[in-house]
Amino acid sequence: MHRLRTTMARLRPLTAAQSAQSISQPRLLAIEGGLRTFKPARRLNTSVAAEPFLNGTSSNYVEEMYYAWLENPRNVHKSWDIFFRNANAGAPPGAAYQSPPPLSGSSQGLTGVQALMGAQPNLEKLVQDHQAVHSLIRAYQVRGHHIAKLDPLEISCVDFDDTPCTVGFQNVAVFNPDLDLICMPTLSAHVNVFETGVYGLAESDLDKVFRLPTTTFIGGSESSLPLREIIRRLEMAYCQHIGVEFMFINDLEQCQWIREKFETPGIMQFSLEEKKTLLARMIRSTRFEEFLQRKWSSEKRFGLEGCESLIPALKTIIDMSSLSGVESVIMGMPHRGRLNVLANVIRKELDQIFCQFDSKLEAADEGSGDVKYHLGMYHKRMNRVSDREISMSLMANPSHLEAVDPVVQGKTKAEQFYSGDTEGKRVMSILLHGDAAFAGQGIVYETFHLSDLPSYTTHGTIHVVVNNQIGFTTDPRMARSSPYPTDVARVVNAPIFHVNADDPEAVIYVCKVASEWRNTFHKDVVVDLVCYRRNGHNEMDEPMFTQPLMYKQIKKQKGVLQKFAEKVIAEGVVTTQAYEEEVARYDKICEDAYNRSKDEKILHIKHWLDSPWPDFFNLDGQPKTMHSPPTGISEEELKHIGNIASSVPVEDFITIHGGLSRILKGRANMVDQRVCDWALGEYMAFGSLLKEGIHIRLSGQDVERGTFSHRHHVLHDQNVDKRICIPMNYVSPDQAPYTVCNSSLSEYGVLGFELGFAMASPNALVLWEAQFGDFNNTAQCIIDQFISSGQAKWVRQNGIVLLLPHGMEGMGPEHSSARPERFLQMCNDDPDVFPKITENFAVHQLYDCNWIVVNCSTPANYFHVLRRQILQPFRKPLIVFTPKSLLRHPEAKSSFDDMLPATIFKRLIPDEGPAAASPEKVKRIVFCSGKIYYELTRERKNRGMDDSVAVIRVEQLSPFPFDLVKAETDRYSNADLVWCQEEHKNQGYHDYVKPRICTTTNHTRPVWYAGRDPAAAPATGNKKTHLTELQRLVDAAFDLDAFSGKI
Ligand SMILES: Cc1ncc(C[n+]2csc(CCOP(=O)(O)OP(=O)(O)O)c2C)c(N)n1
Ligand SMILES: [Mg+2]
Repeated sequence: MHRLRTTMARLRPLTAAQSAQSISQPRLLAIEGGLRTFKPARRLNTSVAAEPFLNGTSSNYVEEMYYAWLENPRNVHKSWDIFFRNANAGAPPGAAYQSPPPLSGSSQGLTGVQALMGAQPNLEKLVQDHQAVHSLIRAYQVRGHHIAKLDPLEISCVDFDDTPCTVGFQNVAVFNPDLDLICMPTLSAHVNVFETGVYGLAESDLDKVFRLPTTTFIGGSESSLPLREIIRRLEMAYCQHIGVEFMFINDLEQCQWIREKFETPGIMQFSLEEKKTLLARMIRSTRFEEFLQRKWSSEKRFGLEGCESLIPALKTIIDMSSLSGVESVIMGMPHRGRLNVLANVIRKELDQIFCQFDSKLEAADEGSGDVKYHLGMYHKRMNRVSDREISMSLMANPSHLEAVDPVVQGKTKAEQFYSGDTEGKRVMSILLHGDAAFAGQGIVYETFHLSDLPSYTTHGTIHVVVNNQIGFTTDPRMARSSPYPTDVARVVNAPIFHVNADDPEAVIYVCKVASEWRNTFHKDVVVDLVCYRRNGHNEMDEPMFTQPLMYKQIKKQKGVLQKFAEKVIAEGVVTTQAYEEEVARYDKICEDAYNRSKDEKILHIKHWLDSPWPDFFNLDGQPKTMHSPPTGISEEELKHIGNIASSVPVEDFITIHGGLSRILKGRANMVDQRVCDWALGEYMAFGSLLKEGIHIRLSGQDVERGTFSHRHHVLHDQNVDKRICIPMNYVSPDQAPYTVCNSSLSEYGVLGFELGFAMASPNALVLWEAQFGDFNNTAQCIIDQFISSGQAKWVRQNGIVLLLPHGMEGMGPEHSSARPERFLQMCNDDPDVFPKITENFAVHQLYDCNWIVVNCSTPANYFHVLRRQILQPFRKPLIVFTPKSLLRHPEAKSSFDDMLPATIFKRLIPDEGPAAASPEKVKRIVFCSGKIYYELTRERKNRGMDDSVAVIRVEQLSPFPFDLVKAETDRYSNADLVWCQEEHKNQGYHDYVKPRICTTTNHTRPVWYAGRDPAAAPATGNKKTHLTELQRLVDAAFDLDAFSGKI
């Protein structure tokens, strides 16, 4: 057995991916001057030198022979039999081969191939020719898409050369026979193959019969074919309107699966019914855009003209998926064709779409709303093909292309999670892309890299690219460095099906295969609809300014519906009259809806909600109450969760690190003393919510341990790989599950994902933690476009929590600031209006804000704010600036007393020392937030100023606790007011807080500033400067004369 393995290891050809890689390096070919494209340092090297027939693609052939020989030595020629026997017996390289016995004798032992071909005087030539044919087949599989007729305009476009392109549009299409393995755009031009001599085949070989390798399905039921037929079938499979890119996939079964789907003769067949449905769908897609154009010729709609087959494509994917058991499809897409998808795929009522074009439509909802081609939609309906119910949601999205990708994935994952769909059989996602955006936006790559991670996979996404060969005014030569816009998908081994979108049958065929692929392998797949854009970027744009040649061609281009209708009428699928009736029927549907749309006077954005939470709100979509209950928990519960946090629930099963045992012991001591540090406070919040049935998901880089090694939510066995324990899942037998997952090193992608996850259900606490707070800026688009403004634009609430480690610890410009100023600048509360203080003021304030920004200075307050996030009757994003040094600060601990029933989150923590006892003696209030509090109170003590200066913590910065700040300023009526922060003056909280304190006092008392000077960088890189700055700012805070005489 061992010998067999060794022999095969010696004989084994390159993997598909290796071959694909080497074959797709034209330069290598040119340099090496032949068909051998293997890398120098590969396994076969020794034997190749000694046994030259083992090299290159011939090893495929040899492998075939070897398997045949293993089955029965008589299956192969005597010479191979001897070779394999010798190799198997351990013959050194070069010694296994022996000259074949003369052929003139008995024919016993001749191979099936030889039998087919009759007496073969030159065995070496026979082997070589077979090798050549196998190589040729493989070349079609690897590179057939290079010469497939993908571009409806026939002016394209795919540049396989890697030198920058500098010349005119048409030049990039030149096919270079020296650089390409397959040199025959058509069979009649096959002469190239023979002329270049790449394969060593001659024209006279065309009628010779060759045995087919098991890695092709072109034979159907036949195992050998004449070369002419082999080439014809390969041309049919790989070089027509479908270009299949898949040979980089590192999995033989998957490659075989794809080969079978495209190579099997006659596989692309459609029933009469299918053709009629396809025609009807093409009519809807085309006539919808035409209708809009007729009615609103000067309105932007980002029409689909030039890619009308997108609609049948999506409908096919949905039909096929529904047939295989999918019940929910979540989609994300850009502007192009969005209205058409809403109308004809999601089936939004046409009158609701048409009324959006009415400029007099009044907005019924609060908030900004959004333009019609960004709105989302949720709809449940029967799928006519499968006869099953299916729900579809198209996610609302900002203009920022591709930003919605991870959001869709997160929502899909959540739906899978909550419905127990562990393999993605019932819930799936579809992502649509433009060609320029797919290639250009990094978030596409980040999203692909989530696709196979255990806590982020959605078990396969179907990507559909509307590849109209242009992005606004930029053509592909200037828009990407890769040949195809889809190359990014290769990183996850997703097959890519390029298809000429002017051939609707080819389109729906690849969509069927893509759906089957997803449902079979649960991996991503890409459908690249190669099309064109009939108009400018939008309907107002003149494309001839920038793409004159392309648009001359487009003007000549017959519409795809017209072409397809002519084809099916000629085939007798429908009559001209039936076709015209179908067109008229749909036109009437549009016209009727248009008439109805005129009655619509009010726009309800909530009718465009993509993620409804029906049970969470009352029937009007309002919170069921405006009361937020206390967030404390019982002593018993605190003790119980504390014990879980400080023990190993499965002690006999797992051996943890000694250092961790000490940490757990420290926690146990805290529980005994009835106190919590930060990590334990978090544990108490999570544990209690889990017990109350709230699912918690904490995601981000290194969150399982915690960047600062304080959390340790996952315990690792020190001896057994992957044996772990998550004590948080042992809080209570009927608790909700706890998910804690280290993410990929991505912020944009992962934050978008978690935002999407949080959309699926209001009954989950979803938290994303940045490694350091400042890394949130690589996810800025998610923060600005979705988190801050999502509810205003799309009336969609979201309770995501961002944990952003923040604090000036002398660690340099990076790793210090989570940029509170940016979050605060985006808060929607008015700095100049003192609000009316009513009952439940705090809850109303939370309800009205766009997000909540807090910096908790105690573990208890952190505990409460996390619990409040779920117990409050609505959902708002919560931004928490979290500490670093405070995680271990001896004073930053909270007593259980501050977490007991009836205790709540403190929006502001007043001074509780001597200053509060005699407020009239207090000369100054120092307002602050976060860790600087501990520096200030230490300094105050050192200076003996406990009774003259009150230090007050603003824990909830936004919405601003006007009521509580007023109580403090009223109480210390003789004190001057200082805002103190460790951040630079143009950063931190100052600009947000100062005008609000001024409003609180009705501008009667100035608010002084004690903090660092304005600066460009968030912090100094020099430790000494850091300490000097710190000293200076606390000096200012306690120098009671510092501001006298200043205005
Ligand atoms: C992140 C981002 N950058 C820039 C834009 C502006 N923009 C809108 S559409 C567009 C071109 C998109 O081209 P493509 O992805 O090919 O889609 P198409 O419009 O051709 O369908 C650009 C640059 C944007 N919307 N989002
Ligand atoms: Mg485009």
